[in-house]
Amino acid sequence: MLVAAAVGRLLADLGIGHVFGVVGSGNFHVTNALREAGATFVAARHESGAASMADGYARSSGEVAAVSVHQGCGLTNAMTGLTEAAKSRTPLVVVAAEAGERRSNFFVDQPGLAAAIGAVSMRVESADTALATAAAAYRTARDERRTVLLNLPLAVQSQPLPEGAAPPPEPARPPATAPDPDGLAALVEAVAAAQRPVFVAGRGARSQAGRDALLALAARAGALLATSAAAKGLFRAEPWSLDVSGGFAAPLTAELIRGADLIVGWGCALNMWTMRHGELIGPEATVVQVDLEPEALGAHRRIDIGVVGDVAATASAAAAALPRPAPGYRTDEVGARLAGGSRWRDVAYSDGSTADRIDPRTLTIGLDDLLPAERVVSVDSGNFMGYPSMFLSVPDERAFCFTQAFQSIGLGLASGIGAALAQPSRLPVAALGDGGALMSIADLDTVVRLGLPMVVVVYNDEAYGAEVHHFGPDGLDTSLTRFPETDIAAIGRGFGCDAVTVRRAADLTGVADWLAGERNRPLLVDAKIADDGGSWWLQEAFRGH
Ligand SMILES: Cc1ncc(C[n+]2csc(CCOP(=O)(O)OP(=O)(O)O)c2C)c(N)n1
Repeated sequence: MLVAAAVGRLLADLGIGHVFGVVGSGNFHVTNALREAGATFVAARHESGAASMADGYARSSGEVAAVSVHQGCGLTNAMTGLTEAAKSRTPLVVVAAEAGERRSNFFVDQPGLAAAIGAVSMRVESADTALATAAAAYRTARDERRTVLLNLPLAVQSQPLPEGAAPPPEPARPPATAPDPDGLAALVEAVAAAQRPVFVAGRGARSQAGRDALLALAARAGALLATSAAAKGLFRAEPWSLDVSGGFAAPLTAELIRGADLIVGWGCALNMWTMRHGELIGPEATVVQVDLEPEALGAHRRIDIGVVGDVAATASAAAAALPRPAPGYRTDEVGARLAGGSRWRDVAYSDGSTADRIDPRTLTIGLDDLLPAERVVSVDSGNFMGYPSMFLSVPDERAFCFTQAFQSIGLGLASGIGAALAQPSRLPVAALGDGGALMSIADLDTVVRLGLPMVVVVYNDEAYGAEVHHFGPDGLDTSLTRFPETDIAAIGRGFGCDAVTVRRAADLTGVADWLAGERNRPLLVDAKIADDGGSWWLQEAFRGH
């Protein structure tokens, strides 16, 4: 067997079940080997789409996914999606062919590209070490939650594997990191002393074990439960859940977090987004952060207590050590206010719809009512993104795919494809701006080809709305960021989607009809949205530039 085939087979044997890519000469053999060994290969139309599909798949399945690209230009095309994945600590193996000769047209410094985006780079240097290197790439992605570039030089790919070559055995898995004892003691003391504790769970808490342990500790401590946007859905069904903290937060959520005397970030950076530049932290609040990685503690803001430890292990240990249960923030008054409606869609608003353009809130509430509760929502970037993120509910954290670590537009459609494949029993919903949609439209072909019953909602303001609202209020000429009307419904039909143009609430019957039908093609919703003057969270975002 040649190295390319052996590496592909090993990656599938180790546990890679889904590979997303664009096949060229350099990654043809390795991709075929992955598929022959049982992995599903999804052909993307653009490598950035392939990267985001893998990212979305890994986030919504909890499994390591792979990306397969041609040498040089295949990898550079994938870079934006890979940067989002690397910054989000998504476990991916990027199988990339590599041109060894500088004079090759395809040559580029691939390890340099990986270093530039915070990905790990490994290279299969020889037939003798090929299996060990491939296994190391997979295990680094899985165990350290890293995006790993596995370079496969063309000259090594075609070498025969030595007789009897075998991958190194699986090393013993280290147990979950127990909390450091001093940090744990300080955490327990702070929780025991708190009258109004709030827990904010982040990406590092996104697991069944994390959720269960936090629910148990919060019940004992009387804590209210919030998440960062990346962990939305984690506490979905809980009566004491505040949903998302930060710029997106609904008014009651923000008020209750600001009223906390203890805020504990669990696997959560407590960054400017999640804490609204610190505005959600009351002047008297004690701030605690629990994270696996020491360097994460206090990286974004001053904290009073830092605990190095796994979220589930730390929360369980804290619950066991807490002297007595306390009602904390879970008072009748707070309970009644939460039960009275704490979501954005419960907040009264004056409908800004016009004769031919729909208010994005009216649109999204209408969709929330129509779409089945079992849905998996992916959201692109732009002014519009608060609406689908906060007005559409999701059943759990695996059903929300939020690719904002690099703040790139154009990732939401492809990450939605990955999330859809990871959660096949749920209706996929991709929410995009017209800018992000048209940037990534090539992979609408993939949605159609895969037969995904996806609802693609385009919040179409015929503009780079975020930029219009950024510069317009200063009286600047924003014509560079505005576009003539585009019939995105017609584009969708051209790709093979069903499509509906929504200008007013009554047009949502087109969505209802599609939902009642066979759903054998995706549905493209070209929603002509009314000008919102800049969404509520956008002013917050501009402060971070
Ligand atoms: C790849 C990339 N290019 C440019 C930007 C700058 N940018 C941020 S939001 C935005 C406009 C997005 O427009 P659209 O997708 O239509 O959403 P809207 O803001 O109109 O809701 C742009 C160009 C970016 N974030 N990412």
